Amino acid sequence: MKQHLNQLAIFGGPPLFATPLVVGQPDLSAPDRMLQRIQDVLNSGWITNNGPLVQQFEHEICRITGANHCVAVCNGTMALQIMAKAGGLTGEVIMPAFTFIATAHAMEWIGLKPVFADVDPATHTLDKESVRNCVTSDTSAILGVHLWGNPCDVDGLQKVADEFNLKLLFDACHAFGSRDRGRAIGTLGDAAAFSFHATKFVHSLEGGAILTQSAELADQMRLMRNFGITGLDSIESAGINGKLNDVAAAVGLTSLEFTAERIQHNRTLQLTYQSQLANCPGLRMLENTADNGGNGQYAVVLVDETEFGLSRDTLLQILRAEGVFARSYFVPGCHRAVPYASSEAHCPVPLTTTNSILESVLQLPVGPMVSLRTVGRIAGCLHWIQQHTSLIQQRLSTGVPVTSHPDDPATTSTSLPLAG
Ligand code: T4K
Repeated sequence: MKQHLNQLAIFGGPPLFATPLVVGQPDLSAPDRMLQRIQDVLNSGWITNNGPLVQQFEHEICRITGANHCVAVCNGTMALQIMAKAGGLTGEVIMPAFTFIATAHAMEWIGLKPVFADVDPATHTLDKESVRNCVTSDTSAILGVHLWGNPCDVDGLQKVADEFNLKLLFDACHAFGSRDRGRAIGTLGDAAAFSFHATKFVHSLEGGAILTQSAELADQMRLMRNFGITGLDSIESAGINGKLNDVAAAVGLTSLEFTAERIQHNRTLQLTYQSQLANCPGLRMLENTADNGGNGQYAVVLVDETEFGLSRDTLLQILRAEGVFARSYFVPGCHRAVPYASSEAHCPVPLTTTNSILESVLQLPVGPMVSLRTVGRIAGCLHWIQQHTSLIQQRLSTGVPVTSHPDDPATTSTSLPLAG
């Protein structure tokens, strides 16, 4: 543990972690089984176009989630787009602005208009009353996001969807294996889109899937992911190349084997962060109760600048210098990103909670590389920083050059924004 200010890595001390801990470290467990599966694919000569491993991947996903139908696709963004197309969406789609930009871009890219509603401060997911206030005669759907792997207000959103006769779709890209009071994410609403990107705890390098209980919707989505082709010489609809390949499915099948283990590990890490930071002034973990059904994919902290003594961004830079490559997802917020920032039509309601979260949120590392001891060291470091914020701030205000972690790709400048 640090004893003196000079030992902080931003002031030239040795970083706490020489090998950085990242948010979204790809999990490549069981490489032998993974490589054997890949070798089998290559030996078989059937590499893509709904090959046997893709079908097995879909089958396994249905088994784990209990969903009736799984349509595997090449990434989560494509899953969102095919889901929206098959769902017949038109005009406006209500979604949070506090999400990865892909949620909005996926809709915008296919000619739909993202309309941003505010989120609930307790969950960071869509607030149903704010959603209700966004509905117009052009609205065709609500796109709820199960952010951080925690279920959004499925029942509340369903009520609004029913009231205005809207489709209810979910961006479940963070939420594989999550449950909402016992109900598996992927079995609720009209359909849900998942990502199996390398940074997800279950991944297929790149990949995605749509889960639905509707056979009709699933058929439509299968058609769309393969150019609308129904036979050697027949094409039934417009479509796209949204296919997952079998090498990716081989990786995905191996990754799926660890689903339960990873969820349990990440949730334990979340709860450990929560208990170890409980008495750190100015830091609050996003609440994760033992039964909230989240998959534990993100450890989310909110920084109260006044109480903590440093801004979120200063804390982020101090942590990153120590080799704790925390993130501030999803700054700047979709509503402030191009092209949405240029038109107020995307923001018909105040996004007060969204804006407040965007100023204070950060994510700490979880995943197989992170042990309980690691969490203890990170929490200890956070406490130490909090106890020395005045001195840190004083030192920074002198304009002293600061050091970043040698492996940090994010660092381009040598001076910190002044704290306070
Ligand atoms: N909806 C939501 C709510 C989403 O979060 C996402 C994706 C989507 C939709 C769309 O799904 P996809 O079309 O992507 O399947 C990452 C991922 O690229 C993105 O998939 C994910 N969400 C988002 C939350 O995170 P970045 O910009 O943070 O990626 P990057 O390159 O900074 O990587 C994150 C960390 O992981 C870094 O610290 C480095 C580490 N990393 C990353 C890769 C790719 C590695 O150590 N090795 C690697 O190979 O977006």
